[in-house]
Amino acid sequence: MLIKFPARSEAKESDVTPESVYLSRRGFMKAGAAVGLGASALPAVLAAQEYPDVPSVDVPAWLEPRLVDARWKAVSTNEPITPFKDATSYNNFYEFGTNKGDPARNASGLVVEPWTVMIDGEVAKPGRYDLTKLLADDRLEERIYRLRCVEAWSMVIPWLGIPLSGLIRQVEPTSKAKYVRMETVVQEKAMPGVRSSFSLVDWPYVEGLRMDEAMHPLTLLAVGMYGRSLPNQNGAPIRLVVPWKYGFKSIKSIVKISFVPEQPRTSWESLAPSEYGFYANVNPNVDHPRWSQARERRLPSGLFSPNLMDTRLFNGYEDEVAGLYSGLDLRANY
Ligand SMILES: Nc1nc2c(c(=O)[nH]1)N[C@H]1C(S)=C(S)[C@@H](COP(=O)(O)O)O[C@H]1N2
Ligand SMILES: [Mo]
Repeated sequence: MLIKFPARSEAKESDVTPESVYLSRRGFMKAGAAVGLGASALPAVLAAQEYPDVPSVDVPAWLEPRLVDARWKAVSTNEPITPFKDATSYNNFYEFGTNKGDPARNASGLVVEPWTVMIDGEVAKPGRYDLTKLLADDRLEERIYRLRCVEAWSMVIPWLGIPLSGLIRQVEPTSKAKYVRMETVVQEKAMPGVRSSFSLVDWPYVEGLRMDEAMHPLTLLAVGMYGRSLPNQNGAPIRLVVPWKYGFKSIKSIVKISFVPEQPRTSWESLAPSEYGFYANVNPNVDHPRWSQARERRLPSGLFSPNLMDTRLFNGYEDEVAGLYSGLDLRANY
């Protein structure tokens, strides 16, 4: 069953939430405070208003004022949003196991507070940044993006975050910085997939982007989804979202961001270079060696009546990002 999302009939890509909607939402929050809800309940109320199937949750204290102040629906789509239940129970987070239900089952032991992110490499302001400071004064934005996994399933998820470009400008990369390389946390105790001797991945999980991809306005550092903080299985407390690329580029639970001169070796590329490339742009015309990429299964999708649809070049973000790849052979650079 799909959620009916109110008042989005006119919403298009890049629509900005009218100030009146934003203000009335804040009014609603204040009303919530007035009837005696605790401070930590406020963001849950806020989530419940727009996403009725999202259970209440305690939001970290540093995130709460940012949620109140977020720009709701800074980017949207007219497609139905995937129910919270599906987005948080059908996951890829191999550190917690390879089955789709493993991350939801196993990720509760991930320790996400306090959280620091190491910034290093070709950058004027390297250092270990506390997450609460890393986002600087940038206002959170809600970005409703399609997420297309290389395995040919997809979802529509309302993220909350800041453009990665804001963080990059803050730490001032040098002219030698040509790529951004990112690492996921390793918490062996909490991560059965990391402990497993059968795991094929050489931990930590590594991903990367070319600098112009990292600076692109669609590239998001998410700290929340569905009006609340990120559930652990979705990459708490901070993850990348690159909507025009296959899902594996969107690295979760980031602890390190390095500015480097060379194209970094990423986890999936190291594992199977003929199957997963560095670019990983969604492309219906370039098949995976073992399956077609022409179509996708949009979740939720029944076993007997799968919700199939055509996959779009750059996951439907061609107008925004095609310019990054002019002159690049997308078949050779998959
Ligand atoms: N650290 C880490 N990040 C990861 C993965 C992973 O296994 N480990 N899986 C990727 C893949 S293949 C996908 S499709 C998305 C899934 O994000 P979601 O579970 O929030 O939908 O996360 C990506 N980020
Ligand atoms: Mo994926």
